Amino acid sequence: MGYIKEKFKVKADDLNVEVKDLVKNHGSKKIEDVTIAQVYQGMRGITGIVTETSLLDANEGIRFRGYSIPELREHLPKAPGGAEPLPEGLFYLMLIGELPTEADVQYLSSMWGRRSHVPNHVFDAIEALPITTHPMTMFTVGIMALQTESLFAKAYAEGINKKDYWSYMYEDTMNLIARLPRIAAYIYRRKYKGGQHIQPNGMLDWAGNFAHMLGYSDEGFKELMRLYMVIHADHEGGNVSAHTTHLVGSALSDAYLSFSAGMNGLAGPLHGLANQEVIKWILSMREELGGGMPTKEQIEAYVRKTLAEGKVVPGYGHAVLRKTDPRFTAQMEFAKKHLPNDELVKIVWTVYETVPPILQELGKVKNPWPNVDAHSGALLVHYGMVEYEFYTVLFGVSRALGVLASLCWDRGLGLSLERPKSVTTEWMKQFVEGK
Ligand code: NMX
Ligand code: MLT
Repeated sequence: MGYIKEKFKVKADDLNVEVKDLVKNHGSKKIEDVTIAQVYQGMRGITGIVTETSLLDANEGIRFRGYSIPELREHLPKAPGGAEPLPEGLFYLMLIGELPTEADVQYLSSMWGRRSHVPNHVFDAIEALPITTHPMTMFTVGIMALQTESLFAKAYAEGINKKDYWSYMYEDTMNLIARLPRIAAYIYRRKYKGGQHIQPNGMLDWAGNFAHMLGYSDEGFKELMRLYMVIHADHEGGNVSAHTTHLVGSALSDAYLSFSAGMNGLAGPLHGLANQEVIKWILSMREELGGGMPTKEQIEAYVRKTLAEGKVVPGYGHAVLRKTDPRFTAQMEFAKKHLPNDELVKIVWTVYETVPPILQELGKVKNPWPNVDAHSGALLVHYGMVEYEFYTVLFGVSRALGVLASLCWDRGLGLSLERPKSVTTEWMKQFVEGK
């Protein structure tokens, strides 16, 4: 057993004791009441899941095991000569709950490198899809095809003690994270680069190697990928991709089945697909205005037109956040440092000045501020990745770090099958009438 796995086991055993104590001594204590509006309106604000890896504050934004994004950028190990945190370090932090050393990060980099082989039938399954297939569909098909490799599913079929579930989930997690960049890069090169694939470079870190396999040798793009993979990794447990992965995993579906389910949720336009929608929206606006840098007034008119057509302004609003997303700010800082004169980036910043007051005017939008997706596309376009339908796959590769670390915890804590109660509107009406 590797030392990270041993460390995880010790942490999980300790937390198990605390959780058992919490449930035994305080199990009947109420957290909050649930209203009818919450039940009809997406369960907003209902605390119903435990996720150890990160916690979201409506005003401050995300903290991973207590560390904010600026703190991660400061404290996590970097690539040689780099300034952005390595995603390996964030994964270690989410899984173990402690900041990693350089050695921990190198251990994960080389472990994921060693485990990154993807069997040919996965590529065959992707190849069987028409080239026009959306990259997110290719991605989930690839992950599903890889399910043949699940050690958890194999061990379960052979019969294992429930105390050992965590161990197989840990192995599946490590193998899946190791292989995802190869699958994603394969999809990108297949769909957009005539099938000219690039072999992995075992000397690079996980995100650096991903950038390399996508076909980007620019150091700036590698740094962007490291930052991108860190900031998209986790957003506590209630978001659609994390919640779905957790829910499906609660049926003891393995990491491949659970994660691909989560990715189908990420592929929705109100969730991860919003990153492609943002750039599509900006490009359509620019095209409609005849190219170049639109003025604030022109952007304002385009926002109003979008709203009048009954559409949402992509990249703005959030189910929990009530301030500018710190993930947006981190990308803005990256852009100010590396590409301050990029025209698309300047449009993103002018949209940021323009959209919030208009959304506020509507009176119903709870959060008029930008989320993570409002900025990411402009950075990618700058380095040459213009194929915006691929952007959600990048989000998905990153999201694996958080939701799979959480799946290890789910099995480590022996969490139950998730099965909340549902009722009919007829039941609600009778309830209101006091029947
Ligand atoms: N543009 C226009 N209308 C909006 C927006 C927006 N960006 N955000 C919220 N609203 C509307 C929303 O559609 C709803 O209208 P109605 O009552 O007519 O159905 C009303 O404002 C109240 O919604 P909220 O309670 O503020 O938002 P909710 O928690 O339901 O939804 C989002 C959150 C993120 C789904 C919503 O803000 C949205 O659709 N944003 C645009 C899509 C987007 O950027 N998604 C990415 C989220 C981040 N991610 O990566 O996952
Ligand atoms: C996320 O990163 O998952 C999104 O911001 C959506 C959410 O938190 O609900």
